[in-house]
Amino acid sequence: MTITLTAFERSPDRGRGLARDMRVRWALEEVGQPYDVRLLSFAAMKDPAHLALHPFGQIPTYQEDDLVLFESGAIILHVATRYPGLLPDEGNARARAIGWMFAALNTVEPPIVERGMASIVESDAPWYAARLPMLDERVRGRLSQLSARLGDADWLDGAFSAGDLLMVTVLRRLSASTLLNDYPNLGAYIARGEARPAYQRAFADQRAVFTRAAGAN
Ligand code: GTB
Repeated sequence: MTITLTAFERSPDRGRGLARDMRVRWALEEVGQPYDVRLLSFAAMKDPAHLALHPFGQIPTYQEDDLVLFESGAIILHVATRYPGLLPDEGNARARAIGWMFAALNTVEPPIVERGMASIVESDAPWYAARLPMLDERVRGRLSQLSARLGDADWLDGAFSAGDLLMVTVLRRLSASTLLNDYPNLGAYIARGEARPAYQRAFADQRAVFTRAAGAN
């Protein structure tokens, strides 16, 4: 059985591990499953061959024998269900960890993505300066709530889980902003995630893709 992911041939994040293949790489490293990565150009992502795997023409996709998955959350839930290491065995703790996966993707990531997208596509628009404080406030609201819940715990609910893995990758998207500065426990939480050997291996692998592509120029 071979697992194959797709990732950007040239990630716009310049190797900072912010694209969504990073979270899948990290999950596979946590459970110790080897995988191949197929790199795609932006044009190839819109080819019929890739659209057959991913209806929205994006990365990442996940192929394992005759199983094809898209959506990073669904991929990680599959990996976490199939291989031990990312979800607790006990039923209630497992359900709560899955709840944190959804919280990361459905409650915390949307305002962060909206703010990031506005800074890319609206920064020249006349309304941007007025809109940014509102976007920041929405992100701050979620960070305050998350920070209060995490408190001085290492992870969101007991041992490290796929919920933490997703939450850390979502929060990392704020690393270029100052928004995390008011929440030292969240900064320490991200650092704990990034210090995990599985994270380090995944990060190095995606960074090597960028370094090779830059060297080829
Ligand atoms: N909900 C889907 C999932 O979770 O898998 C979203 C997938 C997605 O947005 N994929 C992006 C993509 O393929 C890459 S990760 N975009 C190309 C397209 O839509 O045509 C998003 C991303 C891109 C770049 C940065 N960056 O440069 O920092 C960060 C995140």
